[in-house]
Amino acid sequence: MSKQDAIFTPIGTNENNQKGKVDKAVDLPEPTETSWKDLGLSKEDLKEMYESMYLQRRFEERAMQMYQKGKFGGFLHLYIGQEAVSTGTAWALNSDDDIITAYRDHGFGLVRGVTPESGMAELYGKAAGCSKGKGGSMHFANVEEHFWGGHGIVGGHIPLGAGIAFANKYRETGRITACFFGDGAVHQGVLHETMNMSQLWQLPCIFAVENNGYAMGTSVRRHSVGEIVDRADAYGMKKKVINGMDLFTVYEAMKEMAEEVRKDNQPWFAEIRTYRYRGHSMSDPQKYRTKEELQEYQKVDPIERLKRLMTEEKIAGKKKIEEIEEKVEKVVLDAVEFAENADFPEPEELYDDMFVEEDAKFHE
Ligand SMILES: Cc1ncc(C[n+]2csc(CCOP(=O)(O)OP(=O)(O)O)c2C)c(N)n1
Ligand SMILES: [Mg+2]
Repeated sequence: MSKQDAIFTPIGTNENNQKGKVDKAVDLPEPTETSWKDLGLSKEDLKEMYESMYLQRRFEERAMQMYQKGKFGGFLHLYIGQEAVSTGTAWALNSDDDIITAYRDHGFGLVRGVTPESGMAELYGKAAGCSKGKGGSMHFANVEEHFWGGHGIVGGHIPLGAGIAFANKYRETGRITACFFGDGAVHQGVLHETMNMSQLWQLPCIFAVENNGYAMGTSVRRHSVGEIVDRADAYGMKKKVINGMDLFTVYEAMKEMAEEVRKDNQPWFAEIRTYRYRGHSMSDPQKYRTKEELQEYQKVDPIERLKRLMTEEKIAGKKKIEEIEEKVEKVVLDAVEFAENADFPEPEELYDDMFVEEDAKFHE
């Protein structure tokens, strides 16, 4: 095959992507040099952030195991590797700021009040799930805590994020919106329509791309021309590239942007560079990357990084860390047990919570 032909092959990072070769899909910018103390975080915050990230990871590892045992079906997109993004964001924003994301949503759910029990029950399709068992993995949500889900259509929720921001501006709530989506969504027309309007109307919104290197099996280098972050230039939008493998970097960047948005209502476009460790969904043989590439990113794993810092700076010793981890293990196992014993929704509930509930000719 000629070079010209090969470039159209929608797999891998490039032709050199062979076993043993490391071809990084995403270049991580330097992490912040600001210390956690200077960021205004306390030792307690760090321990809680560790617990949260560890919970997100163990929740998904268990979910994967249960899926493989055939306990539930459907889609299951794991967020493993990206936990610093959800966690840094949750700590940086006010608890009533709005968050919306795509289908890789378990992490954001867990940091925004979806309990492990209601999350696991949702995966199992049980009525006690956060979306009454009718949404599944892609539709975690908790609107009481301003987490608006969990959306399956690539890019489809981006205008919803702007809509929430519009509502906040119109009602003068002072809240900002953080709208997350993947690198694959950047090329959807709707992103560009939304960015144009958001800049024009000065909506209090942070549009944040989680560039994890791949859209399904296509590396970002094969699906995207230039740098993603530069899409902002066309709209005169403020922009930032962030190392999403480092918790403090995400925290600092999100906090700075959020404070500015709150003051001047100018939206931001942020490219958060991160990496997903697992396949796109559960049926992904991952032929498009090498295990050596994955290992490169695992070397800067956000959870391991925080653990090391806490030990080195004597914030939590080995014993304390084990204590946190054991607590999380139990919470996750209890969540699995809860989900297994919970009931499925009643058949009569099938048409509840839909746009059309009464006189629904659509159903006939
Ligand atoms: C409009 C639309 N087209 C195609 C799909 C199928 N699809 C599901 S996920 C995905 C890739 C998206 O990748 P990215 O935005 O980078 O998110 P990631 O999975 O990396 O989190 C595609 C093409 C879809 N869900 N919606
Ligand atoms: Mg992606």
